[in-house]
Amino acid sequence: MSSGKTGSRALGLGFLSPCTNKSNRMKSCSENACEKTSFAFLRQELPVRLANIMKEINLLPDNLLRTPSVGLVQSWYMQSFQEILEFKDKNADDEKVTCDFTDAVIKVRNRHNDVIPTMAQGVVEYKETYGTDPVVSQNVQYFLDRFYMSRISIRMLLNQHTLLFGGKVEVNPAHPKQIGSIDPHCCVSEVIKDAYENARNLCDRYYMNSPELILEEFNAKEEGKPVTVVYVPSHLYHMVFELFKNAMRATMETHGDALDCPPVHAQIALGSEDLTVKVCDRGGGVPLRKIDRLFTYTYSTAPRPSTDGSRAAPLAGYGHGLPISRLYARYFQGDLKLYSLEGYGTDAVIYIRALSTESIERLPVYNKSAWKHYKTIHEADDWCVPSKEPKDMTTFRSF
Ligand code: P4A
Repeated sequence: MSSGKTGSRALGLGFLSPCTNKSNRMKSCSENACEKTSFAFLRQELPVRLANIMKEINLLPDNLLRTPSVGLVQSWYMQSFQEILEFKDKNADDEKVTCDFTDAVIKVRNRHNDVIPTMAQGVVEYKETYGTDPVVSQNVQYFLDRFYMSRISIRMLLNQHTLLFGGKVEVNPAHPKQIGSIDPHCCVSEVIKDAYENARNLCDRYYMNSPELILEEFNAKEEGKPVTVVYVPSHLYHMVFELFKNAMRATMETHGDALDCPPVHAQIALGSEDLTVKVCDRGGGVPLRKIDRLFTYTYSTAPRPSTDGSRAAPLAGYGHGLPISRLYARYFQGDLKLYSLEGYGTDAVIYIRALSTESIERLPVYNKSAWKHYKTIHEADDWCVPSKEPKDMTTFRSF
């Protein structure tokens, strides 16, 4: 293995859907052999991915590491790391072993269900006690982008294993050909309509009104045909649901009283490289100066969603929704960008690789370069500080 014992191997969508793709490394396996291959792969790869991110958790500022929430998350990672490592020397031919492994994988996945709200809580706890400074904010941003990306990748592996080998073969009647969480014919407009309807329900409940959807599709590869892609539908859903919630919130806050508020436009375009989804609203937009804040974990002004089910703003979450959506896009080499026209509205664009061969995981690795990001003392900025008062030019007159 070229990347050695501590390096992860970034996988492509093809590899992640074994037993069907003839050209991948898990090919031509009988059903049981396939589970065995997956077991042999995961018992090595999961500890590597867990260990890499645990090393980075340890580099967090002490005051953040010592918050109860971050401590709790850290303990989950240690527990899961040990549980998976138990299988290191077990016999892969023993059916009991592979069954126990699948149970362990399910247990690990469930243990980590609440990692995002718990980390968000840790950041809130830290902010309440120590306030925010730009250096910590930058470190937290760097860490959480990598931590959540690592989590997306680990959950992808856990889900693929349990969905494919977890006993009950649950075939989704609407998508019978889905391979684990991957749909080789993911219909983009279906996912978009589904996410819109669910966001609209939340919007109606909170604002008693909601913008209509105008959906357009441009398939440059096969004109007139619906756009489909090899992708994880739940990832696409997560991203567009977030964008619809934002678009609706902005629209209702600026046109709430109007009986007919401006609709939300969604466009799907399929070219030879990119599949692009754009969500446009006329919600008044955000000035350029404030766009970065929408992706900043420490900037979150969202109230903590109430745990007792009372009065929660349904279109606001922990404030980590947009940065995590961008990570979903980047996970398979795409991106998510916001273009705002202040005074008018916002265009949010999701870029996805049209070719599944280009959809390779983007994984963080722990190395010296990553270590430096936490340890570098941030020196003075190398750009001038803008001054509101122009230099008094009269002093130059005497020359
Ligand atoms: N204008 N435009 C957006 C927001 C405002 C917007 C907004 C006030 C800000 C914060 C927020 C939700 C909406 C939009 C679409 C987007 C993102 C922001 O995708 O219209 O909650 C975090």
